[in-house]
Amino acid sequence: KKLSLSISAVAQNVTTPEAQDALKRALAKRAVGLVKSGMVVGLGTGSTASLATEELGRLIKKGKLKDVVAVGANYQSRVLARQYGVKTVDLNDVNSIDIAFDGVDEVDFKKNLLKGGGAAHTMQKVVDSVAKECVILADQSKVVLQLGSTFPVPVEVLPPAISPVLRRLVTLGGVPEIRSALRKDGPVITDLGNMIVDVSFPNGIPDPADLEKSINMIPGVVENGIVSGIATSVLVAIQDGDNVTVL
Ligand code: ABF
Repeated sequence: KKLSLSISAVAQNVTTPEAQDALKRALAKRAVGLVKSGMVVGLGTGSTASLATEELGRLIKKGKLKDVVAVGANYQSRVLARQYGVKTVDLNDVNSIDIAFDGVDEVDFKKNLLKGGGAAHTMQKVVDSVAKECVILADQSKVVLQLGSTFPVPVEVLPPAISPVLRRLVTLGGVPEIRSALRKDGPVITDLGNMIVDVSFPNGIPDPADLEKSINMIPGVVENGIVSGIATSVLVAIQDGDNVTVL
């Protein structure tokens, strides 16, 4: 039953922004239900992960969770955590993370992920990889049969290396485009001071793990948005008439 429900959910757009928000809130609630007092929690970025941070703060304020600290993957998640009353600690000051929550742009049936729509995938990958449990929160619009179906692959690149990296991405079959900043002239610059190149692969991405490695082998590439072998579970929220089901 689970599988057929999931398959019917593939790349289904959610009918309204309100309905999508309801799916994301259901995911956040379910995810934070996995946290226990005393845990170190990794916080990702994006609207879904932010709702999980909000929910975590709510349970801490109510006294339902005690002695929980969080490691934020980047500025946005750390600022939000403080705003919601979640104590943050530095990644370098913890030996491990018990559970991490993160959003995603695309997820396939083998738990391969495509991240980086928010230009924050490099540190998300670090935090997610350190976590004993990495829980990915996906509404039904994120589920795909093959990565690259609806989004290009974001690649974080050292700015002085941009031209040779673009040429090498083309040799991998990609069509690269430097991401430009909205409402500003010039490129997007990440929290880490780098540029983002969005690479579409017109012939598809049949082997995500292989492409992830090949892109990261290019000198000048910091990290790309394909994430294989890190997610331990994926929660999928689907719209079911007026109801929300989390699988
Ligand atoms: C982060 O936020 C990303 O890796 C992904 O690009 C994005 C998903 O955002 P949302 O939850 O708003 O759809 O998790």
